[in-house]
Amino acid sequence: VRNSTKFLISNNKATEKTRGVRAERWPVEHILERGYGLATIYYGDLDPDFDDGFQNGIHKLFYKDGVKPKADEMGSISAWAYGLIKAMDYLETDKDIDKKKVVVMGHSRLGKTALWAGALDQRFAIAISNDSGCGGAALFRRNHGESIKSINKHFPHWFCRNFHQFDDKEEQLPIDQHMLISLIAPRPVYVASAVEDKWADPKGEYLSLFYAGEVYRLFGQESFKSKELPEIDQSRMTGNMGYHIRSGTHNLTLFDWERYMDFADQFFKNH
Ligand code: GTR
Repeated sequence: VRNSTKFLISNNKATEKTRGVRAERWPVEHILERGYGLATIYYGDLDPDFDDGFQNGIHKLFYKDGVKPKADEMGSISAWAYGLIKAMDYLETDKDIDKKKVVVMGHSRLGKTALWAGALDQRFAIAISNDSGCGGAALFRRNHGESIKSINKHFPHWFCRNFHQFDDKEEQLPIDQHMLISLIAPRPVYVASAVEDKWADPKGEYLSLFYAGEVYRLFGQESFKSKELPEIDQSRMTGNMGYHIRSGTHNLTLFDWERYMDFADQFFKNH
């Protein structure tokens, strides 16, 4: 991941050379066989993934002074989420697509993005986060794996600048990520972790769902009953929540896709 991140930083544009380098993450034929379609955007086209003082990327268009963001104005993750929302604007107009059955899903930094897009835009019927970790599904205040200080140091452009005030001050945060999941309620949400992805804090990713359960219950939904993770490679689906912890590393695999489609089938088949 670190090497590929460096690669992306020096070369953060979709090119012919980089096309398909992660093809194994996209089991398109299998997805189609199960009756789903797939649309994807290259995030670097919305905002290249490196720190340049928030100068390139679409978010600049929204800054009040037109040049630099105020400390509470958006960084890259919000810019990427905005791109997903604009994609939804298009999907709504496409007659081949059932606009009531659009799922937003992303891996890792784009898992953070998918949850944020799912929270902002109720047109996404389901939000799915694959190994999203810190700033995604994982609870900050557990302070396991990636910390606020570390994420802000390595990726100073991902969040608004105000967030740096919480470097090393997890316990002072007025919010935590179960509240992000709660913003998606009562719509279905699925979070996935991987056993060897300790940097993303699998337990913290699960507990966000668990604590968001309180909000799902306000909507009359069932929620997870146990604070313990399910068995490895077994998905837990209760009400509008789903979770699994897959064996292996930080990645997006066929196993993950299968579970997401099993989950979506429950809401979409025969509706
Ligand atoms: C890591 C970062 C994580 C995660 C990951 C990725 O370097 O620390 O927060 O987002 O990158 O996007 O693959």
